[in-house]
This record gives sequence, structure tokens and C-alpha cells, in this order.
Amino acid sequence: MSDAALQLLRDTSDGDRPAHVLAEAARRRTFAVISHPDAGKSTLTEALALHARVIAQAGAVHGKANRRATVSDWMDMEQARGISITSAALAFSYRDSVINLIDTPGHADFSEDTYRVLSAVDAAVMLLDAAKGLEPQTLKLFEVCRHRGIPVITVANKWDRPGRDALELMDEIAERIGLRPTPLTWPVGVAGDFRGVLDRRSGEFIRFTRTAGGATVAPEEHLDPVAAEAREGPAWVTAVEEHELLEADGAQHDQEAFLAGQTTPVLFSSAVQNFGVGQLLNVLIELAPAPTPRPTADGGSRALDEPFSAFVFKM
Ligand SMILES: Nc1nc2c(ncn2[C@@H]2O[C@H](COP(=O)(O)OP(=O)(O)OP(=O)(O)O)[C@@H](O)[C@H]2O)c(=O)[nH]1
Ligand SMILES: [Mg+2]
Repeated sequence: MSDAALQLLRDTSDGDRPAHVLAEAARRRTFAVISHPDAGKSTLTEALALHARVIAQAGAVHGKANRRATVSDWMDMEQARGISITSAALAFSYRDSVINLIDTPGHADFSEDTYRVLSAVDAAVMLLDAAKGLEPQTLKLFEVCRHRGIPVITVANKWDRPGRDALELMDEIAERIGLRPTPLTWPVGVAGDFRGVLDRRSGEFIRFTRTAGGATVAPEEHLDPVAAEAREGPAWVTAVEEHELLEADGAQHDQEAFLAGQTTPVLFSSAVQNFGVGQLLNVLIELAPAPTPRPTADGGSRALDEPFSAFVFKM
């Protein structure tokens, strides 16, 4: 560090600094979006940015010519081929928090990049294509999260398209990766007929409305159970029955078990239509961990308010 920089550090440091550093750290949510290729990571990244009003309009990678490329796929080759080759970091504020989101490439050729990213984040959002369930690359990436002790939030995406049964998907998560799924939202309408979600914590129905091309935030309506049943009939009744089954099975969110990597909160979405995206943002802020002390090379633990430390993970 140069003398000038050192002097600046001395000048700006005061008694409040550790408290300030801790408060700033507590506001931060740093996470990676991971999955097998094509599950919709870049589309979801963009939908999150749209929802937080960082961008005004979304455009799909493989979409119509009049839609723009996703914000995180910025290389010419990425836009031409519709895949992510590099990880893209997006930082934005939402409510009182600062979100640091890293959109990773799913393709196995670029997985070194994803492994590096996973050494720098505090949580991961694991995306599943609702029709395909757990695909090979998702399983591999999940193993890395398990190894590193990274808490995982699962998002069943592409619910707007015909796919698996939601309860079956939960079984697949439990059986194949040994994580206990604790859904926070539950879909109303089968895959391919996505009307909204049952918020399992409030019991409310959150109904989404499509917008043209999914380019803008999807309007949401909140209905109580009686109004929801009147509106959606059997689709609502089925969702409530399945929710009660999950409840009887003890599939409730438990923050400690989530942070310990034993359970995974699950949400349902359609990134391309911006359905379920606001719910994910709120869950990230409410439940995802802020930065914690890091292990040091000699096996100790480095507190967040130590004078200065950095971890260079990508050059
Ligand atoms: N129907 C539907 N299509 C979606 C959804 N989310 C993404 N897609 C489409 O799926 C394709 C892949 O989406 P991407 O966002 O590029 O997927 P990705 O996971 O970033 O892919 P890689 O970066 O190559 O690993 C695109 O054609 C998207 O428009 C969704 O919720 N529903
Ligand atoms: Mg991508």
C-alpha cells in the first residue's frame, strides 16, 4: 500500500469504525446463482434486477429480436450463443440491504469459474428447471456448496411450462442430495398453469399477472384463503392440501437448520415472466446470511472488524 493510502486510512479511521464496518456487513447479502446450463440463471438475475428497479426492462437471451440481451450476459459471444461464459457480478440495493449477486455459467467447460465464485459467497441460490429436476451439473455444484458449508436456497424455475409434480420434486431433492426441502411458497396451478403461490408463512394467495413478453414486473394481488378459493377453485384447494401434507411432514423453515446446511428453503418461479421473483428477493434479505468471520490460513477465525483483509478470488 502506498504511503498516501496508508495516511488516508489513518485519517479516516476513528473509534466508530468497527461498529460501522459491522453495520455495513450486516446489510450485505452476497450469493451466487448456480445450476445446470439453461435452468434460467441469467434470466432470473435479470428478473431480480428488474424487481429491485436496477433496470427498467428485461429481455431474454433467446428471446425475440426486439428483446434485449440479459444484463449479466455482456460478452458478444454470450449474447450470440445465449449461454454464460463468465461470472457476472451485480450489486444493487434493495430495501435496506445491499445485494451482491453473482450469475455463474452452468456449462461444465466453465465450471472452474463457478467453483472460485463459491469460495467468495455467503449463500447460493440453486435453480432447478421444474421439468428436469436435479441435473448432473446442479448435483456437482451442490456438492461444492455442501463441502464449503454454504447455505442453499432452492428455486424451482420455469413453472410456466409443463413439468414435474411439485411434491415429486421435493422428494427428489430429499432423496438425491439429502437436503430437507422446506418450501416457503407453494405453486397454485400445476406446472404449465402457474397462477400464483401460496405463501406458506402467511397462508395468503399471491396471484401474479402476466405482462407483455415478461418485460416488466408482474403485478401481484394478495388474497386471503376464502377469496383465493373463490377465485381459483380446485387449483387453490389442491395447493392448500399439499401445503397441509408438507406441514404434517414437518417441512417448515428452520433458520438454524438452513444455515447448518441441513434444510433448503424452496420457492417457485417463472423467471421469464417475473413470477415469484419478489418473494425470492425478500427471502434473500430476511433469511440469507450476512458475511461471517472467515477462516484464516492457520485455522483460526478472522473477525469482520479486523483492520483490513481481502480475498482476491479472481484475476
Ligand atoms: N419458459 C420459461 N423459460 C425460461 C425461464 N427462465 C429462463 N427461461 C429460458 O431458458 C433459456 C435459458 O435461460 P438462461 O437464463 O440463459 O439460462 P442460464 O441458466 O443462465 O444458462 P447458462 O448461463 O448457459 O448456464 C432461455 O431461453 C430463457 O428464456 C422460465 O421461467 N420459463
Ligand atoms: Mg447464464
